[in-house]
Amino acid sequence: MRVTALAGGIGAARFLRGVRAALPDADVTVIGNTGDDITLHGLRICPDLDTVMYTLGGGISAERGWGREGETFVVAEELAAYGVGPSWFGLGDRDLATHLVRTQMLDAGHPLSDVTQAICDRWQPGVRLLPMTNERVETHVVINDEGGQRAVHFQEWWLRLRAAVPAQAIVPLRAESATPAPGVLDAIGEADVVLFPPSNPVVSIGTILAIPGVRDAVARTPAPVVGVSPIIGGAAVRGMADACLTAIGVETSAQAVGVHYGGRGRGASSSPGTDGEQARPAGLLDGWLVDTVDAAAVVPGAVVASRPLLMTDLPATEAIVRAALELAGV
Ligand code: FO1
Repeated sequence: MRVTALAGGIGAARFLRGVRAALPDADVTVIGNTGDDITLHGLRICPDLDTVMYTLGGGISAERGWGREGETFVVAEELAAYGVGPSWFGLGDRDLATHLVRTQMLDAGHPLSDVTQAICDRWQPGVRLLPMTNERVETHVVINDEGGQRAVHFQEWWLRLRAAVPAQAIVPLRAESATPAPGVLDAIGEADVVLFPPSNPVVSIGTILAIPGVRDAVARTPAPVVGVSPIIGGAAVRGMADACLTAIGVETSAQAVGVHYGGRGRGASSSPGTDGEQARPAGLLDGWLVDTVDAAAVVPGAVVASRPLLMTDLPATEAIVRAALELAGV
């Protein structure tokens, strides 16, 4: 079975461990968000790609959910001793090796998709990890503060400001001129099932969908498309997805996120357009899996199912994945 998942960071990585456990023989392709990427000290850092790679490859810090197990921060301490920041982005010594290898390969002209494959050769995540694009698309956040209106890098808003300063706008810079990385559109069009893990609908899944061609590929794939809500009972399970949803005017609820993605209406309603060409589907989802507390959620054009969604451990996560696959009918 060919599974394709659009993935952000920590929540998606944990979900993908469940996918691998539920479908040990499946070919899994992960399309990773690179809008969180940042260049620090001349090094290119890809947080969401690394979080998926480390989590599935066995190197993740279980305590933090990001970065390496057994990490030390001596280089970061030395940088701080020189007064060189930023202090709000924790650069671990082991993690630095990943950024050094990635940066030297990028500087040698290798595209990010090849670099990611090369780094994954060490970690053997058991999935094909593709960046959403090989071009640099960085999420920046427009805020109003004492300095007036300005844009800060997503990581600064997320880590230094803890998303506590309202975002006037969340902008994936240069997404409109980017192209999907090799294999991305085929992975969506040729999948047996497409999954939206419980990632941030705005800065993770939303950023991937902002790459020209990706949203259309999901809307048109013959594969069933099923998403898992990152919101339970009106609150984000992790991270600060609520701050991101508020920024785009979407209520922080499982129903609102499902409606935001939109149902595909694969049922009777998807009649051909007037000129006979298949009408462009309204949304992306055939199925939306919500927690039992949100069982009343309605997403027009999609089937809603509910079950406990807290990924407390691997068996719980695997059960959630099985429920999503059942909703997909695969
Ligand atoms: N998250 C934090 O909460 N604090 C950090 O200092 C931090 C550093 C960091 C370094 C490398 C990396 O790959 C991820 C890191 N993250 C950190 C997580 C990261 O900010 C988030 O995973 C995403 O960018 C948002 O999903």
